[in-house]
Amino acid sequence: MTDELPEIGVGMLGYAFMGRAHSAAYRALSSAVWPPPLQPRLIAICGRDGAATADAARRYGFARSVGDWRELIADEGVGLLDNSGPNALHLEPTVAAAQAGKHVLCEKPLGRDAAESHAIWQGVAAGGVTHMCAFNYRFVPAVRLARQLIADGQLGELRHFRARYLQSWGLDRTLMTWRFERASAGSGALGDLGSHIIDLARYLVGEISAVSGTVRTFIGDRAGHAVDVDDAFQANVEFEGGATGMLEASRLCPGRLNHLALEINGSDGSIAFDLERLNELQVCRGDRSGFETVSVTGPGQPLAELWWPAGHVIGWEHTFVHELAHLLAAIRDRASVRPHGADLEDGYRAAEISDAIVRSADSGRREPVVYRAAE
Ligand code: SOE
Repeated sequence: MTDELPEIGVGMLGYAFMGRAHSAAYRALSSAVWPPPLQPRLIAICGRDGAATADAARRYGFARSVGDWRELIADEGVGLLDNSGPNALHLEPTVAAAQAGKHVLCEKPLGRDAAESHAIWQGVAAGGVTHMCAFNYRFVPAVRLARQLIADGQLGELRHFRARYLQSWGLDRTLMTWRFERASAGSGALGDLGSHIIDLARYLVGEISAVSGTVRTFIGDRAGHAVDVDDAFQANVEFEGGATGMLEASRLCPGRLNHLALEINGSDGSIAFDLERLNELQVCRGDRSGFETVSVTGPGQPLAELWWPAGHVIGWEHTFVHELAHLLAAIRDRASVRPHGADLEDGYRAAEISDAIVRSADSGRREPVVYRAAE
C-alpha cells in the first residue's frame, strides 16, 4: 500500500528542539492520518555540527545529513524545506527554497523583525509555492474548539482577549544562547513567546489596530555576555472589531514551565484555555453559569479523529502532527494553509505587531499597527 502513496521529500534545517519535534511529527503522521495526504520521505537534515547532525539523521530517520543548507536546495528530491533553524537562518534558506520551487514551512518568529519577515513572505510568495509559519498552537484541539464556539456565535460580541505566555528557563543567569542576542534572534520573549499569543489573538479574535506596550530586559549580562533582547513584554491591544486585549510574555517567571493561558469574554459567554491542561477548554455559556470544563477529546471534538477514544489525552507534540498533516494536505491540493494554518503573511503580521509594541515601548505612546503593502 505504501508504494502507491504520493510522497514528498523533506529537507530539514536544524536538529535541535524544533527539528526534533517536527521530525517526530513526520514519523508519526501516517499512523494518525491514513492514508496521509502525502507520505513524507525524510531525505536530509542540515546542521553545523557534523557529528551531532549525523547522529540526528540516524535518530530521526533522515537518509543523510549535510552541513550546508544549500545542499537541501540543490537536492531535486526535496519538495518541502522545513526551516527549524535559528531565527537568523530563516530568510535566506526559506526564500531560496521557494524560488527553487520547494514548498516551505518556517518556524516562528518568521524573521528577526517586521522588515525581514516581510522580505521572507514576499520572497516566498514570488515562488508560487505553499507556505506555512509554524504557529503550532492553532492546532491544539481546545483552541480549535474555541474558534468554533466563537464562529458559531456562542460567545456573542467579543469584548476582551487576554493571554500570557510565561516560562522560567531564562532565570539561569549562566545560560547564554543565540536567543539572547538581537543579531541572532531579533528579540527575546516578544518574538519567541509573544509571537504565539499575538498569532492566537489574530486567529481567535481578529486583526489588531493599535498597541501600547512595555518591554524589559531584567538580566542584562549572561556568562559575561551583554544581553540586548527583552526578557519580558506587556501590551494592551485594540482589535479592529472593537474588542480590547492584554498580552504578556516572560522567560523569568519561577514556577511557570510552559504556561500559555488565554481567556476570551464575549457578550454571551467566555472561554479559557491553559496549555499545561492542553486537553481541556473552560467554557461559560451565559453570564451567570460559571465555567464548565470540556474534555476536548473523543468523537465530535476537533482533530479527535486522528487519535483515540474520549479521555485518552494527547500532548504538546501532537500539535505538530496536526500542523504537518494540514500543510501536506494543502500542498497536495495546491491550496493555502489558511484559515486554520498560519501562512507567511500571518508570520509577517505577527512580526509587524511585535515591532509596534517595541515602538510603543520606545515612544511611550499608543502606536497604530501599519502593514506594509505586498510588493
Ligand atoms: C522556547 O521558548 C520555546 O521552545 C518556543 O520557542 C516554542 O515556540 C514554544 O512552543 C516552546 O518554548
